[in-house]
Amino acid sequence: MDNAELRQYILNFSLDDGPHSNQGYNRVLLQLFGYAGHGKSSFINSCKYIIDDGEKFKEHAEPENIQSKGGKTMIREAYVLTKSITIVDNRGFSATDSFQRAEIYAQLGNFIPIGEKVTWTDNYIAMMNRLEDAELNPNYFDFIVPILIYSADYDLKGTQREELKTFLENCERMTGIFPIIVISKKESGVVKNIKKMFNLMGSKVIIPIENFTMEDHDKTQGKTEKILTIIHKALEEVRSRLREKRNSVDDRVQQKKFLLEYIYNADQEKKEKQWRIEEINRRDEEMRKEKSGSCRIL
Ligand SMILES: Nc1nc2c(ncn2[C@@H]2O[C@H](COP(=O)(O)OP(=O)(O)O)[C@@H](O)[C@H]2O)c(=O)[nH]1
Ligand SMILES: [Mg+2]
Repeated sequence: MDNAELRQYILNFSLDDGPHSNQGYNRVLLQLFGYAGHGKSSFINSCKYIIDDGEKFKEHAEPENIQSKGGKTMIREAYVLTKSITIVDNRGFSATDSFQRAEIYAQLGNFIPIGEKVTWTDNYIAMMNRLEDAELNPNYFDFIVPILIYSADYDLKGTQREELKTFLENCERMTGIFPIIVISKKESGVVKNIKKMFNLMGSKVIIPIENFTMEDHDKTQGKTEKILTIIHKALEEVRSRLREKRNSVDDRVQQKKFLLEYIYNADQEKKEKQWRIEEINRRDEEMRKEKSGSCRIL
């Protein structure tokens, strides 16, 4: 397909077209992940630039992180690309807090809706209550395709690599799709090595790009093709999944088991951390008492 055909395919894409129709899904959600500054907002702007009518480059998504005071509430915008496709920028990825990750997994599995605003829950009871509430009214069936935006100039350290691999695997568990890897700023690093790293993590679809930015937005054939190809690949994943009749009840049971276990472990982790802190404080207190006691004897 040439660029015009790819664009038309994307614009015409409908979830109702498969042999089993939409199987309850009402939109495709391209959910972006990635570290701050790797080009998520720029990728949204690139997609809008290529798909929307009009020649002018606009910054729909602000190319920087917006996080409210206290870092607990996150404002996330959903950008409508076509009548069937929406893109969401997920700023929670680099979170080290397991509860925040649990929240992301819950979203990926459609257990809680992707809203405009997320207030992170940070304990077991609150998280379980949210899940229970959401289950009462599960009318938001997004077909989620996870996409990781990773900058070519970034060097990932050992433990971060492990974390990322686990994250990618868990994304697949919750959505049925292994995240598509987009290597942004491809001129700024050695793409071959990064591809190899992601191959080892199990990635099949890895596409290096240069985003369109305010500084450089010449609509060249090559750049345009890459952006269109990513969206096309995502839609092909959706199409192939919808060709099979999905056993949504089974899927949901498996996802829920995983999620409950994950939240339980997150809670244990948090408690252990608290215990360790309390233990250190207790020892400090004892030492302090011992010292003041020995001072008095002297
Ligand atoms: N040269 C180049 N710069 C990029 C590319 N993608 C993003 N940028 C720049 O990198 C910076 C961070 O990008 P941004 O989209 O805000 O990253 P985010 O934090 O992941 O949303 C901005 O100054 C962008 O203009 C790219 O593919 N090539
Ligand atoms: Mg951003």
